[in-house]
Parts: sequence; C-alpha cells; structure tokens
Amino acid sequence: PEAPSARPGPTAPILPPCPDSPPGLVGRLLIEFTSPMPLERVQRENPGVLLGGRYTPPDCAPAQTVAVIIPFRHREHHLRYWLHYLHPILRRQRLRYGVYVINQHGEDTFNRAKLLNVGFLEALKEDATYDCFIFSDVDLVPMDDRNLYRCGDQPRHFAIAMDKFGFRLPYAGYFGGVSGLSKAQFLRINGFPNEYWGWGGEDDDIFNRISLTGMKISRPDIRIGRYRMIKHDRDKHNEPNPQRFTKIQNTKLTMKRDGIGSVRYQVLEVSRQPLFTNITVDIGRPP
Ligand code: UDH
Ligand code: NGS
Repeated sequence: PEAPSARPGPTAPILPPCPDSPPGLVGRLLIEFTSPMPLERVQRENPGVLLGGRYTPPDCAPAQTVAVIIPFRHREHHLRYWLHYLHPILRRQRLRYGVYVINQHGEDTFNRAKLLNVGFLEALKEDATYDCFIFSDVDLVPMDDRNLYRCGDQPRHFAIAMDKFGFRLPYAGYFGGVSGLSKAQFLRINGFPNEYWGWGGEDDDIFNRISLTGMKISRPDIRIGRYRMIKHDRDKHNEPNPQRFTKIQNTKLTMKRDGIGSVRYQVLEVSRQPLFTNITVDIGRPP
C-alpha cells in the first residue's frame, strides 16, 4: 500500500533534487522541417506545458529556473517547429522553464540583441526567480537532447555545430544562434548591446563583452552541440548592418553605456499562449 505521505495533500511534497544527468534522455534526434506543423497538434502533444509555456518537472526539484528568450518577427511557421521539438526536449532535460517570444512591433529595422535585453527584463518581471537565460533564434533546433539548456559557471554557447556550417564552428569567436548566461553573468557584461540595427555583429559584440570581463565561453562536445537550421530567405528590414565592423572594434568603450542599464522600450501586449508567452514590444528605430 502507498505511504500516506505520497498522496497529494495540502502541503507541497518535498521532491529530491533533479539529477545532473537526467535519466530518459534519448541522445541523437531526427529533426526535419518538411511536414507541416499545426499549432493544435503541438498543443495536443504537450499537455504538461502550462499557460504561457511554463513547465516544472513533477518528480524532482531543479536547481535553476530557465527563461528561454526568442527574438521574433514574422516567423510563425518556424516557431511551430521550434515549439514542437523543444518542449519535449526541455521536459526530458528536467528543467523548470518558461518560453518568451519577444515580438518586434512594426516594420522598422530588426534589432535582435535589443529584443533579447527586453526578454531578460520582462521574464524577470513575470517571475523574479529566473536565474538562467537561454537566448535562442527561432530557426535553430538541437539534434541531441544531451545538449542541456542550463547555465554554468561560465557563459555557454550551445549552437556550435550547425548543419549550414558543416557541423563546425564557423570561427573561434562565434557566439551566435543559441547561448546561455546566468543572471549574474548577464548583469556582469551590462547585458547585450541595444545599438545593432539590422543583421550581424551583435553576437560578436556579446562575445567581446564576455572576454573583456574575464569570462570564458563554455561549449558542449562537438558531437552533441549539433543543430538543424530551418532554411529561409533573408528577411525584409533586417539588411546587413554596414556599421557592424567598426562597432565590434569599440565594445570596450560602448559596453559601459550601452546595455541592460540603458535599454528603452514600450511593451504593447503580453499574451499568454498555451505554449509560450508572447510579448509585443516597440523598441524604436535606428537613429
Ligand atoms: N528574426 C525574426 N524575424 C526577422 C529577422 C530575424 O524573427 O525578420 C529572428 C529569428 O529568431 C532569427 C534570428 O532573429 O532566427 C536571427 O536572424 P536571421 O535568421 O536572419 O539570421 P541568420 O544569420 O540569417 O540565420 C541571415 C539571412 C540568411 C539568408 C540566407 C539566404 N539563403
Ligand atoms: C559573422 C557575423 C556574425 C554572424 C556570423 C555567421 O560574420 O554576426 O557571421 O553568420 N559578424 C559580423 O558580420 C561582424 S551566418 O553565416 O549565420 O549568416 O553570426
């Protein structure tokens, strides 16, 4: 017979800590983007995910609370694949997490890093216990669930072996795609730059910020950090930024004044969807 303490009661059960290596991971995954992915199907297949895209393991107490932040505009069909693949992976990884889609309002030039700063602040407004932030492009899906979406004692780069780069790092200082910083690490580099409008360079600026503050990038094994990217054309209003090469030369000067301490924006809507929280934001336009 079941012990009385195992029955759900008015007091919260005391769960054991979640294991460092979660049991039930499957390793290498088959990832493809050919069959259409209706949101209704993704919802049906993820009944354990709570409103706003929140999840807490039922059987153990995680050490961290993870906010997954996605910079976004006009990529609904990518988001459906992302949710379809990532929710089951994050669940198997025994994470307590929430998914935040930071949707840039309007048609002015896109600004990926500024949206990520907004995601950091808005996630914390909703739940002050977030202590780990994973920043993921919407078109990147890990091919191995042993690539754990957690923070460690150094900033982490997850997307190190993408299919489009022949499953290698394109250059030693590449920090794009999917990265993770603890709250303390993020604040130590004054967050991300707000002044990279258009495509390119903002991830290199973040890499510079990390190096300049004396931290080192941690990466998974190259056999585990594999990713598939959903193929797409260049977006409108995200043209390569011609200033990016000079800007990344000046991180040391600019990071003190430009970052999480100086980000200005206006939240237009927060909408809790079944599998994610959608935050539509006006982040302004390039000067
Ligand atoms: N993003 C959007 N909407 C946009 C632009 C960017 O949601 O209009 C987000 C999205 O999360 C995306 C991320 O920002 O994954 C990074 O932007 P990106 O996908 O444009 O960057 P990437 O380097 O592609 O992947 C650059 C254009 C490549 C054109 C290749 C033509 N074959
Ligand atoms: C570098 C960009 C990065 C970019 C990386 C990969 O050249 O922002 O290429 O780009 N840096 C600069 O432009 C200064 S990709 O092949 O994914 O389009 O992330």
